Amino acid sequence: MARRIFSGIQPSGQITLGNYLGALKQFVQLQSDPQSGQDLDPFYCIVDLHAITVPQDPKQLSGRILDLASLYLAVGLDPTRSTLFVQSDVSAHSELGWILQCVGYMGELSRMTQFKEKSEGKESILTGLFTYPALMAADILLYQTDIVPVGDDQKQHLELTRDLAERFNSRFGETFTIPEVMTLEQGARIMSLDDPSKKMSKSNPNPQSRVELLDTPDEIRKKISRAVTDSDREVRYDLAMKPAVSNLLVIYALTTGESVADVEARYEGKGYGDFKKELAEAVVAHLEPIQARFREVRASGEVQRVLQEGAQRAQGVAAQTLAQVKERMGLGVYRR
Ligand code: ATP
Ligand code: LTN
Repeated sequence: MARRIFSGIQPSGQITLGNYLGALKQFVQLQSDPQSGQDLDPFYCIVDLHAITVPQDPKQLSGRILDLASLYLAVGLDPTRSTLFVQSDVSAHSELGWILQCVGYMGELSRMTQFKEKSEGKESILTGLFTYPALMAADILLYQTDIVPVGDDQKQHLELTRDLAERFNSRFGETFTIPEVMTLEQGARIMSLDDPSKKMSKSNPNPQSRVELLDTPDEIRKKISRAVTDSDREVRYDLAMKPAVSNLLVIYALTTGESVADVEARYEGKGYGDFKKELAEAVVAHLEPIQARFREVRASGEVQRVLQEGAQRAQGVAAQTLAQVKERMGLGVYRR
């Protein structure tokens, strides 16, 4: 049987180089796996219900959903090989999300670092931000997912998903596949340009902290030239002593396809100036065809059709799992 892949990205801002190098790029690779010869059946979701766990402007949100869908296609997702859909189009996500809130404990949700980080210092925190991981577990478990490709920051949520699935299975009988997390060795945690101790994030209030996939070449050049570096002048990979330059080296290697060691060797004895200039040009060149394809797709109306077909296919799979879950719990059984 084909291995099921599932992952999601929130339409909570403009997609960053971190999202691309840590997640999206893997999504494209996971459409086919010539090495293992195994069939893969990927589902990629625009998790709009997760985005509304922090306040969103409705107009902006609806535009970002289409932007994100168009970007999925622009980076190379092929709708004949991957199912691309919007979370809120498949109501089973909300329904199973609720059910899993009744399987998880306050204590385990309270330990989630994403919740702690996102709620820190905020006066009003939406309930959904707290229960967010139960919805994420529902996303994954509805599709009987084998593999979840994500950035490092999502590992804890994946652990919780596995715990909820195992608990449900042992309480109500085998229902869910237990998913495995998949992260990259390199790129799983791209750091902010202004602070290498924080991950690059699309909802950081400082736009200088990130390169966005749709930034103009000039914006990219400016952001990279202003990126913080470390105190000496050496272009050297050393995560502990030189976290800022190490982050830029990883970005360089991943955008050009070279190894970090090769890039390091080329800049030996040269300062940061040349390095940053050439890094910016590498990023610009890498993003150029993606941006051109994005503009085409976004203007064509193709994306709406892809999303509609994706939602239909997703609904079919999700409905089966949800029906089983409800029956095992004793819900709706009286109808039969
Ligand atoms: P937000 O800032 O709104 O929380 P985000 O930029 O962290 O968003 P998500 O939509 O939460 O992005 O994540 C989409 C995918 O991108 C996830 O798999 C996540 O792990 C990955 N990802 C996010 N930021 C990075 C990063 N800096 N480096 C590598 N992967 C990342
Ligand atoms: N929580 C994730 C987004 C997300 C997700 C998912 C990722 C929601 N549902 C299911 C993988 C699988 C995030 O913040 N990056």
